[in-house]
Amino acid sequence: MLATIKHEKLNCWIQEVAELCQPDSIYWCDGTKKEYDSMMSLMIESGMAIPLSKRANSFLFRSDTSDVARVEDQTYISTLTQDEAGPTNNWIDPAELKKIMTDLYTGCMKGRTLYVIPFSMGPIGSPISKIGIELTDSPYVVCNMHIMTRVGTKVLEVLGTDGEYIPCVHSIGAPLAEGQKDASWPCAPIEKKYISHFPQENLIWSFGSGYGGNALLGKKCLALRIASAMAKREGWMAEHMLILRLTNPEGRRFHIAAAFPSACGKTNLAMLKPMIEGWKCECIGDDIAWMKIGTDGRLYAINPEAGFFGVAPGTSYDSNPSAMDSLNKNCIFTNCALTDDGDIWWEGFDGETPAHAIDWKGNDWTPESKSSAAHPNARFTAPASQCPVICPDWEDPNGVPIDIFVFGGRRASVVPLVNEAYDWNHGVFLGSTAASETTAANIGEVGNLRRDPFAMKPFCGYNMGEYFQHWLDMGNKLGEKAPRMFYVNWFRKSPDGKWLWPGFGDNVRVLKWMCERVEGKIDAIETPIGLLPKKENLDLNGLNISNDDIEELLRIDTEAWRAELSDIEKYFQQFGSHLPQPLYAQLENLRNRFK
Ligand code: OXD
Ligand code: MN
Repeated sequence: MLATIKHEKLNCWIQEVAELCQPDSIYWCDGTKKEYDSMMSLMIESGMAIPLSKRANSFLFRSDTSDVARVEDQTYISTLTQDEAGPTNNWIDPAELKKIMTDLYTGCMKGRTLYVIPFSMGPIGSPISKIGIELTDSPYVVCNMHIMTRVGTKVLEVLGTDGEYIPCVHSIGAPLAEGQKDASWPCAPIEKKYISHFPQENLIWSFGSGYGGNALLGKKCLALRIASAMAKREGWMAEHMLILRLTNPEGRRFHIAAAFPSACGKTNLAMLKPMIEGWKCECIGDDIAWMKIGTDGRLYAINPEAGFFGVAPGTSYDSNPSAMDSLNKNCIFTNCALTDDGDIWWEGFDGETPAHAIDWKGNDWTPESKSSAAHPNARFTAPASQCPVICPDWEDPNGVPIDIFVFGGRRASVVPLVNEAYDWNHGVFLGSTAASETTAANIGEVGNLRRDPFAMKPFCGYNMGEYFQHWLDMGNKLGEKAPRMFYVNWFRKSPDGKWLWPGFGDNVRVLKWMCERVEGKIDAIETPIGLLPKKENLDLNGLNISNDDIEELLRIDTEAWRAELSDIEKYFQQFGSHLPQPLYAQLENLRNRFK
């Protein structure tokens, strides 16, 4: 296939990378099932992939213990000046970083194959889609990219002889000497892992990790960090948001895009099973939304991905039946436990806990074991097309028109179940101050409050203050046609520590309230923090919840909000002159409303 590629710039770049990394051979991926199968066979042979007898065409992988999650501390936004990367990103000067990484890349693919993966983020040919080319020495990455993106020859056809693409270089950083036996999960030691982005050149260089967002470069690296910087320059939006379609009993459709930090139930909300009659929810995407203003002036969203890379522990028929039904075949499981009858298992899985399993490290495990059977960040990679509630229009190249933006986080107190922004700028204030209490999935102490603006803290490819300005600018462009904005908190607890809201499928009750607000069917209560529901407008039919609990869920604790005001003020200071004036004005308005 190589001989037929007539894209000179692409060929030159591949040649350059090959000369640096010195692979034994170069293979161009065509995206076919045959290719996927042969890649898997290779990995079964090497001991890296374990076929699962209980799930058709599905495989289990166990990573190295040093390579289990995104490495935020070693993820860089390498702009010409540190100021352009801003206070929320790690920064190294591009020349210095390229020197460090060029040394690491030298000879790093010896004994291995360099795979060329042409992929499209978004439906091939959509005006919102982008093409990337990932060069990698990991067959595991090739198979995951087959599921998570659209890979193959068709992408090269769209690229033609001079089309634009985003170059992504990836190496696991583990060359093989002649005759050396390969590790079951080859990767570089932790201190040599670098996940680098050069947004001013639309370039990604990743070294040393084979796991998830560090290695599947279409996802967080391209579709969020590089795309957010492109979106700022080009006037569109790349957001860490799920997209869903909610249809009411009269058949009116609402499209909702929602941003939540990790471990706040994003995939569960994306595939929500409505607990109120007559409402239907369909999933368009569970992690990333790319949005552009259409010819009618509304904001249209596509899901740039083609699969789900979901956190496995906690996923069950109770929490997310549609996710579970997506996992019956054609999936890759990483760092899950293996049962004696050849299935996967994780903490929170339905049914009985197995009496014996092999844990994610490959050791015997029983319920008495001190450690968990699956790693807390164990993942499934599943084709989105297998989701039983996937929206028929999920691949519409024009996208779906967004009616509602939702922001949120995990807060045991202070923040009510839901409130609506007074206007766009107030909504941007809510998104920019979004915060969540850390969980086991975050680094650091559990229960600390971390500001995660628009859930983009780890994913914004430029100065966060400028990113806030971009949100304000988009609102100016959208005017009357802008989506309405809401802030939710499914995680509020009573003073004695019990969850006040059932969550999961019952969250549709809150989404229904939002839809009725958009339709102008109901009014709301003006409070200092935003517009809150009247109790009678929340559909609580069939829900066993006390009046006291509802009141607590909607309560505004003035003292706690005063403390929140000072915390926001302190947090805003880090952005210095990059913080847009309208956000200071919003803070001032909030303060005044509490007077
Ligand atoms: C993810 C994340 O993996 O946000 O999607 O961490
Ligand atoms: Mn995510």
